[in-house]
Amino acid sequence: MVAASSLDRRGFANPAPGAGALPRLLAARRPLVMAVLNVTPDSFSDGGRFLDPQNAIAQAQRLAAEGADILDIGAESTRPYGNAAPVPIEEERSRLADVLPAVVALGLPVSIDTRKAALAAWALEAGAVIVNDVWGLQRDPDMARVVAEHAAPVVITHNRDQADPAIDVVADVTAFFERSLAIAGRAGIGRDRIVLDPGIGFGKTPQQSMTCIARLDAWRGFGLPLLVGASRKRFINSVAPSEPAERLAGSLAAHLVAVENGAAIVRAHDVAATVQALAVAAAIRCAQ
Ligand code: HH2
Repeated sequence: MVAASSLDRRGFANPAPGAGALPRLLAARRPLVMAVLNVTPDSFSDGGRFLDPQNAIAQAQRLAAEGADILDIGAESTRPYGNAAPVPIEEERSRLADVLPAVVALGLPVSIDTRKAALAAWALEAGAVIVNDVWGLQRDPDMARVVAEHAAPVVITHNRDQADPAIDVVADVTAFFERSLAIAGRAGIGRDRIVLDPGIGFGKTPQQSMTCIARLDAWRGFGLPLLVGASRKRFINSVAPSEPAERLAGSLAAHLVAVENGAAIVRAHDVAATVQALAVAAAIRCAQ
């Protein structure tokens, strides 16, 4: 019998955070919600809202209360369009210095969204338990070593410097994953600690982003959990012209299709709505 206090608001047992938290969460065999917390002035959909530490911590508490499984915290915008300014590591660390310990104290597994190995190492030592690298271990040559040394799970996300409408995006993502997995293998990162993400919006045309969600099953053969982060992204605007804050319905549609096609984790800004949509879809599937 599980104590009521260790049940989350959906009635699932809450695993204790730690490096084993992600495998334990995945074992629950329901789609997980990774909540986005951007401690940045310039993120594409919520830049500046959570740069103030008190606002960031309050938002983390809200996301946890709404049913997030993982809190993904980042302090450098990764947006591939709109000329996001690169952030020096000291600045990235100082944005997180007060926020990260308070977010870790909430008790949910925290992932650090960074492409810098030294920042990832600092965050893991401060209590983060997952590394979310939107360059899939291929940008910072030290990232794989840091992940291996901390025995941390890692999200390997496909990326490209520029979109190329002429490429076969499925083949490109597959080749990228193979390179990342080879790097991970050489560094000694266990396959049981790897999540693959086709990187919606990263170096892709809107059409290619949609293809990645439609063809998600192409990567099931790796035998690894798949993550999709479609929340508020630009491809939604290509179907239904809208500002980022107006893309909730499109984000939910994309994440429901992603889960239908095999995503184990969705990365979302709007956690309450995402949790509800996933729960209703699962209930309807059970009713069949
Ligand atoms: N997307 C963003 C950032 N990190 N990580 C993973 N694994 N997958 C994604 O699709 C992904 C990600 C971009 O979204 P956001 O964090 O809201 O914006 P910004 O990078 O501008 O802060």
